[in-house]
Amino acid sequence: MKKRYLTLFMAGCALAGARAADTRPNVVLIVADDLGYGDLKCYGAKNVETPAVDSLAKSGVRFTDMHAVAATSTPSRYSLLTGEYAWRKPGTDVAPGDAGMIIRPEQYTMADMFRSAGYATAALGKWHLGLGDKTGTQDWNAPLAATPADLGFDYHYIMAATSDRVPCVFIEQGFVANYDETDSIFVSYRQNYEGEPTGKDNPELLYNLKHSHGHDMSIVNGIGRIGYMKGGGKALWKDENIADSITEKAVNFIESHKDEPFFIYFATNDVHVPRFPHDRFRGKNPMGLRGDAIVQFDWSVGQIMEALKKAGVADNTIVILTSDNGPVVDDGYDDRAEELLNGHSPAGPFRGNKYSSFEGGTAVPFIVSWPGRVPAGQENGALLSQVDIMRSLGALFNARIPKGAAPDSQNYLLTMLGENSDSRTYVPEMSNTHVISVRSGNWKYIEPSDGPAMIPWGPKIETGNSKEPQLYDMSNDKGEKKNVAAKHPEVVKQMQQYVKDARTPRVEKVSR
Ligand code: NG6
Ligand code: CA
Repeated sequence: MKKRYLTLFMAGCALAGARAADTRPNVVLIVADDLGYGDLKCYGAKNVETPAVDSLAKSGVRFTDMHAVAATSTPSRYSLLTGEYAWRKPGTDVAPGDAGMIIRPEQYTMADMFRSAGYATAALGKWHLGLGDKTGTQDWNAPLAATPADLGFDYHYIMAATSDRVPCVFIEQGFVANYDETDSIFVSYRQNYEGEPTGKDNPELLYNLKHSHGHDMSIVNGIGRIGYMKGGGKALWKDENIADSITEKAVNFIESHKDEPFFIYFATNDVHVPRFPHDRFRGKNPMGLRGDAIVQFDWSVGQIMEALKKAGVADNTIVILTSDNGPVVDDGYDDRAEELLNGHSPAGPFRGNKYSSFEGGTAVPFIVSWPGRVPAGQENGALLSQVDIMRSLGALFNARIPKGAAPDSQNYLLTMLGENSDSRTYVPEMSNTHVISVRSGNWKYIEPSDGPAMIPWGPKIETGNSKEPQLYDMSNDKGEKKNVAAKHPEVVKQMQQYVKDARTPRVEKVSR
């Protein structure tokens, strides 16, 4: 509560400034889910057309060396929205749908930063950072105790976690959207509710998609999920309409806030599992549902660009497009993604996928467009981290960030606008088992670990784990095939120091 008043007060103070400088750009931050470095045509994708994203890239800068902080969603998004490496904060691993809100209300976020500067702010789509006070205690039939509204977002329309996790309902302004008075909602990650079917016991009810591993608990819309839920009635989402519903909210938000600066965090469900896009996006590529989900994602991007044009604000809007982590092909549903790849490489030239320490886990597309300011048609090879997006965007309006907030974020605004190609000294990245790797210059280092070489459940994904330190020269070995650690002990030492630095808690403000 305290924080809300403070934010309001600061927003009030900033308002006069905001009006005087009405030319400050809007920001739309598009974060795809599990979209790989190689999944877009402009990044060399085979078999799938992405005309909207390609034209966004053509209108600005396409970056070739951007990294998510982590190879899974929750820690990656935590770092993006707070400017803090996820490993500093316990409880940031892949969150269940009944996780309590992981970013605490008193923590300063990217959205707080925009709101304090007078921006209208919105979080749309995938959240996956917990809701409510405490894990497992939420009453989904009443307003939730802690929501993105406490983190600087004026408006939210979100999924609590992922579309493969219950509860399968949208939360709008702290309450279940389209709430059905006649069908109360119960959620448990411990046990099923009596008489409720599950994917495990009732496979005949999986009429839309079957699971390949996991995802055999409650059934919603003919698809098995992780976790148990009961009720929901008309509030339950239909997977085929998720892209439409969040895109519509984005278009409406743009339309209704075109006369003031706005910040939209647009986090798509595409291309996460279960991939079940709307009929109109199906069959336009030979890769089946995974390809269709990419086509649907591209459509959402196109709609947003169209809405910005229609509202007359396209020139003064920064659109950033990226992904929360690397791609995964089979992530637990029988959608034939693996067998239909037809030569497509979701991670582009990189080894490994989502979850991995190899680059395929964290190397992500990154496109920045600002037609009124940034010249079109650029490519930029600067080595960057998503943790820097917060302070870089803050630099647009000289944001005053409270002491101790965004401790790992550094200002690379000019690089992100294509005005130079300054690289970060080093970029740390975390696998799903907390192994830390570091990129610096052309080097890539993976710290030794005892973990298995392949992830231990269903999909065939290399973890990047090895008992030996690994060092790769990315200038001639993007695929991380030849470990040259033994040849370059001094480089290994330096990289180990970077890993140590990255792990050391930082409370002081980083300035650059
Ligand atoms: C895994 C899920 C996977 C996906 C992932 C999180 C199983 C077998 N696998 O546990 O399907 O949901 O978590 O993905 O349940 S993320 O992109 O949100 O991090
Ligand atoms: Ca993800």
